[in-house]
Amino acid sequence: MKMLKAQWALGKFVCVGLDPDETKLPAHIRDEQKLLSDKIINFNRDIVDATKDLVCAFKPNSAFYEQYGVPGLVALEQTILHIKAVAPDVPVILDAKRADIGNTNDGYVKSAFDYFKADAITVHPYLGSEAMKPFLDRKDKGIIVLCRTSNKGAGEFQDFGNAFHHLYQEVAESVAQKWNYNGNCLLVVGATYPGELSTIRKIVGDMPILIPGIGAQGGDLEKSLGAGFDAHKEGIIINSSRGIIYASSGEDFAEAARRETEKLSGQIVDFRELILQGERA
Ligand code: OMP
Repeated sequence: MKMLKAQWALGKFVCVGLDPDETKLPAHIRDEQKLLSDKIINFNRDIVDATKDLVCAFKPNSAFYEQYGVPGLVALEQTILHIKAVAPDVPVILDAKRADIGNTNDGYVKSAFDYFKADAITVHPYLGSEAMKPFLDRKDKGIIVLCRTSNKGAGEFQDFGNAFHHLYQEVAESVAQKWNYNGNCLLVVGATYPGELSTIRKIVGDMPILIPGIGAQGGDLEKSLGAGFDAHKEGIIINSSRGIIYASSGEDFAEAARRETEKLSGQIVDFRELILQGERA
């Protein structure tokens, strides 16, 4: 959490999602006679190096590494090591959406934090706070709980309840009031649902919110910012993965990723300034 606050103080709110897909790698990397793990490591390294001074976090999603088995896991490990070496102040969010019974969660905790050295992890709330204790007890790590996801069918379970109280609101309340005893909880709310984001922000006060769904999923940036900022006009992590890492499929892919990150970051900073000016007026 301290790491994030330091980045927000520098006006950085963008998280670059490191979601490598072999078929979408630039041709000059894809066609090289190299191990797949090396191709992914090199691709991620160039993206990280090109964007590390602009971002508040990096978010590798473990599915994109697990799909390649051991070579993918090697790439995940080396990618995080690289971030730690060149951008030690930028938190790494391992987007693994884990959760199980407590005994099993011990294994997930050791994997994410002790082996892969992530600073934060995404988790499901379904098993309840008792099972999640191994995660929540890691005071030094961010536990990012899915609250209202960005996908089209998010409401199937998350809207369960009545017109006044939905399941996602119950999750927000529980995390804010019960789970956050170490002050290390965050929520995930999709940029595709700014109305729900606004409701959740009112419930959780200044709790940080990871907001994916900008870029490829078409989430509305300004609506998300208006709804998502906390009282200090901070507290948000705006993620874009495909919109940044595949901005170009040519040899200039890293420069293109930097351009897109700069553009997104500039839009956020400008909109924030407008809100702050409005409040001062
Ligand atoms: P792009 O759509 O390519 O920007 O990628 C979005 C990233 O955020 C992927 O890694 C998703 O798995 C992740 N994500 C969502 O898209 N929606 C959610 O509700 C939650 C997440 C997440 O937890 O980050």
